[in-house]
Amino acid sequence: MRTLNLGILAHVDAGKTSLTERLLHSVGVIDEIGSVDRGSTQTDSLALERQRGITIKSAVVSFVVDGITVNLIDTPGHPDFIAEVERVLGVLDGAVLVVSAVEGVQAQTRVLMRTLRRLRVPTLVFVNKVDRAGARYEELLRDIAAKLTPAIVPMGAVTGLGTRDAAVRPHTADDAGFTARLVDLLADHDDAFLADYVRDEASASQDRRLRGELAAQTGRALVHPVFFGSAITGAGVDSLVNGISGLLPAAEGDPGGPVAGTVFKVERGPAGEKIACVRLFSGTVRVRDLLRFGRAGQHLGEEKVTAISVFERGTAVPCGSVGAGRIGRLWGLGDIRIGDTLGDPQVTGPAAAHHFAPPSLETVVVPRRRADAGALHVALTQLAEQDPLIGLRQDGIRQELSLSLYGEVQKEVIQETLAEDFGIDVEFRGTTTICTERLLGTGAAAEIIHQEPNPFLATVGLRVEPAPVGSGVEFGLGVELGSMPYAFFKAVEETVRETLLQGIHGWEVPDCRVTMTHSGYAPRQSHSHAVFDKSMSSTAGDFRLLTPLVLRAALEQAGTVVCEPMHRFHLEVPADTFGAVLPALTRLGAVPGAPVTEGASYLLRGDIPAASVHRLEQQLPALTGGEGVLESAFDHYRPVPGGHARSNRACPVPP
Ligand SMILES: Nc1nc2c(ncn2[C@@H]2O[C@H](COP(=O)(O)OP(=O)(O)OP(=O)(O)O)[C@@H](O)[C@H]2O)c(=O)[nH]1
Ligand SMILES: [Mg+2]
Repeated sequence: MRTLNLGILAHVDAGKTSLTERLLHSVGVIDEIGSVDRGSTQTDSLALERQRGITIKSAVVSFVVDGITVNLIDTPGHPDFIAEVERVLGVLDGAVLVVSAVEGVQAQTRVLMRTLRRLRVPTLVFVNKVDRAGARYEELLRDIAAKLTPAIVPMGAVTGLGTRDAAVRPHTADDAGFTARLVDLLADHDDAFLADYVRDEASASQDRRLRGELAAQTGRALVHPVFFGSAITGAGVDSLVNGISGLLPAAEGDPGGPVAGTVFKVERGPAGEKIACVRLFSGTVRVRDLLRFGRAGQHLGEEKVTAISVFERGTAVPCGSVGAGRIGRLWGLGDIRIGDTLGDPQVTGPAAAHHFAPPSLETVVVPRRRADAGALHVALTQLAEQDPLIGLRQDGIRQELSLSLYGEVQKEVIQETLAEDFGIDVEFRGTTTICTERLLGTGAAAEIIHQEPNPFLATVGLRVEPAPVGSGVEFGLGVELGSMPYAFFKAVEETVRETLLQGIHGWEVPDCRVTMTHSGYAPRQSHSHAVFDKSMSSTAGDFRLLTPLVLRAALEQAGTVVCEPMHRFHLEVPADTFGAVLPALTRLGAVPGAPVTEGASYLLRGDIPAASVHRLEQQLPALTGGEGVLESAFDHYRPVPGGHARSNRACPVPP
């Protein structure tokens, strides 16, 4: 059977979990529809999710439609939990991006769509909440075209918009306006299609051809059909189901091929046992198989699979094997981590790069009872294993534990999880912003073997040059590959990457081009005995110790500037409160653009340091009589001239 691994993505509260519930009902998996507001849905199953009414962890459910097994992954919309979305992106065959018909395109919607488009994930748009007062249609389509993607086509019309009776009528080929719009859109991406269509416009097979071309172009993520409906009343949901099965490309993996898969989630079972959620791209994994897993360039693990479950009609059920195309849960792999690939990493490629910005806050976490220190370390290590972006760091001298975080809600959730699941009460001390360093120019340095002051048996010369934001660290050779044993080059490259995690000011240098300009070593030799003599022969250790010194000298010469993370914000406030809001924004370091009036409100867009976002959220209700609406999402890093070194924690959250 073909499989479709489908992600549901959106801004917080757009209705992903409610839509998941409605989809399960409409395909007959559940008889009663659970409610987010009553804490009774299938996918918001954690106690914390039910209490808070928001999704915190991605969850998989499944159903069969038109002969396709759909594994549906409900993701969290709150930006603090973006890491959950990040990890599922690599395992999706398609996505439904949910947009609220009332709130429209929101900050996180844009971030998500940008990423889906960049990764070429076939995506349908679902405009939800057409039953709510204030729901929009034409205006919203214009907004989607302007802010998300121009390549859209509405798949239905809505009557009774904004009322409980809102109904959706799917467009058909008889609808001349729809067909003309569809042909226009499809022809934009395929000249041959246009020529064919014009030659044979009257043919009765046109409807099928149009649908086929729409599915083909949707599958290549060139166009994005837009469906309308309501997760609460169920309007339009059947059309969406048809779109999911008819327009998104289900996978036909090769169950007989070599095993290749990706781990996108790690859970702990009731007895604390590790469970890995895996998307299998090729091959079959069976219970009792000895399975290889790991990451390219790192040590590979090999352990025996003790149990498997797959998703079937709603939830996970035990199974003897899982085959290509499917998502399975595997027991018995104690050393497995999120992001690992199954099988040979060379086949599946290196672990994917990050799609979203890394966490921008760091906080020290301390147990309220000193005796809990050891247990806290164990608990946080386990949480970090489920969420690699938690980024646990231990201060060598003070033995303090630091966590990197996306925001305050994530912090509260970690605090509650530690209390409820591990019985540890903690408090957080001084949240600081995680900055980065960017190169200001080019720098070079070299140390030559046997020349003072180089104490190591190695020659290393490095040139560093600025690289575009987001391009990562690129290491290249300006010397012959044959000039030294490969292990020494590898030692230099690995050390370069490690060293760049702490630039001159102590922050990571994420984007940089490094070229090795000099190389040299002392070959294996000894005096009279034919044995290896460390004092005369180079080892990888010589290169590992020398490289940081040379790289630092090159970085010093190039110079770096500390950059702080900035959010792009969108703020809506009552016009009469604008006079109070503006100075508050300035105090928080925000750079607002010119305000736009909309009725009795002012709309303001601009940039604000990530460090100030929470403060603004706290101040806004008092400043605007509870009427202000703030949305923000990470956008870029801004140079902070003068620099702040990491050691003196001088990128603090303003008081
Ligand atoms: N009127 C109306 N309300 C809806 C609809 N869909 C969802 N809601 C409500 O919107 C709120 C958020 O719904 P959720 O399904 O939790 O939204 P979500 O996108 O899963 O939220 P997060 O996972 O926390 O990002 C709840 O109060 C729902 O009852 C809809 O179609 N119509
Ligand atoms: Mg949800």
